[in-house]
Amino acid sequence: QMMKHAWDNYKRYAWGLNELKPISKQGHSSNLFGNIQGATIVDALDTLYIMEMKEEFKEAKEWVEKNLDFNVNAEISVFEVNIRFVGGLLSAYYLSGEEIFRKKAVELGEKLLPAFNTPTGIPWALLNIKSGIGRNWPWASGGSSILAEFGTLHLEFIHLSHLSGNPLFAEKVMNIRKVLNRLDKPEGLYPNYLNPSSGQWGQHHVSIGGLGDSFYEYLLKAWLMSDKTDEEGRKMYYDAVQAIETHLIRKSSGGLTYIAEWKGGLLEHKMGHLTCFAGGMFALGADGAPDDKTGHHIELGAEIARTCHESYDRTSMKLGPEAFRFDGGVEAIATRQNEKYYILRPEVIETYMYMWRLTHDPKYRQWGWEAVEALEKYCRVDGGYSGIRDVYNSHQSHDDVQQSFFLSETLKYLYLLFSEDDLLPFEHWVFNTEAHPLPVLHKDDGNKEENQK
Ligand code: DMJ
Repeated sequence: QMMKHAWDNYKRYAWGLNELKPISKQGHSSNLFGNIQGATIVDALDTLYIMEMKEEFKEAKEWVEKNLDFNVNAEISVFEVNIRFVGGLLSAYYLSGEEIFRKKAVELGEKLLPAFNTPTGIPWALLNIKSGIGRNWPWASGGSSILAEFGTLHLEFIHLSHLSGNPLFAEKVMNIRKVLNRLDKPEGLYPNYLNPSSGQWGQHHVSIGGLGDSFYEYLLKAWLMSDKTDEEGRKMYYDAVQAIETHLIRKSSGGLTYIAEWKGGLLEHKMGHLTCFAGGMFALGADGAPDDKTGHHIELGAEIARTCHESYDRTSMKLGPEAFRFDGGVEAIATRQNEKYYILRPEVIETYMYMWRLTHDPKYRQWGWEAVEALEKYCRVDGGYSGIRDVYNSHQSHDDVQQSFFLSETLKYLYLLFSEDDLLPFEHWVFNTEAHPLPVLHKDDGNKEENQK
């Protein structure tokens, strides 16, 4: 019902545009996609399919066939277009078998390739997909590319090579690893900034939230998606987690485990909503953890889930802030006005879903249901679902954006949280960072189609 409300209103007021403004009931354009259109449609395809919303899936597919156009003069974010559009199209293809999605995914992948034309092969953040000219965000330290951006292409690009027969996609992302493995890492940690021309780190800021997050996620998932054959990905993931535990993970005096940020050796005791995905990641990676640490990694996941639940529970709306702190006498609470917003993000629910699947502790479903009730009470409006400007003030002020990731991630993870484990089982599927499921490439590839069912 929630998906239907979000989708019907998008269709009614913003069809074909990127996102919906649910209060003003019109389209919302984000410059992240340049003038590529239809972000909500492509992001929602697999959710519609999984929820068996067949009519809606059919109209979304028809829109893709007739209107999704990459021959535009547009500067786009390589990361955002990859995770939402390439990821969304790949999942739609693997779930439905419809050739149009494969064709569009490969066509878009080819448009992204010029981003890798840098001296090191570390891609630019921004790319004009007509001219092929790239550049980096002007705010990024010393002209650097961003770890979570260039480190979050791997899963999609491996599948693009797999589906197109063109090895170039895989070569590009394997080269990123080569560059990273040649570099010295401060205390074993990966700074968020890397200059694509010099191949040197920029500012030594390390984060498992924004700017760093999905790089770590993709190391683990690359190994899982390779049917556990990608040893390099495995080693890079567990080594990184070891350094994160030593230098970033702390416990508050009230007993809450959190992941701090690291700036040149100093800790900032702040955790972003984005960082909350790490609970699910630690739990997902527990099974392969070295040195008999399986139980420890599950426990770490459970502790992060609890902390993130506290960040929700300590607000008036029972929805979590963008960032919360563990200093100045507070724990798991936002102290700055500009960190009190909630934009329909999925990470906490994502972690509940992984924890539920991996432990079957009923509290994760309870916590997920609390989030559903809060979303219905505060975010649902006549024209769809809106983000909130201040979760500590129950006289809500809406931000008037229905983010496309609300349909691709938040609602999908909620649906999976309350589904049986055999819907997209983890042995056969990994989720990209936008919650688009991609099949594990099984060693006995011949039986792949059978395995996925
Ligand atoms: C999504 O686009 C992805 O989950 C990304 O990895 C981080 N930000 C948003 C959701 O919060």
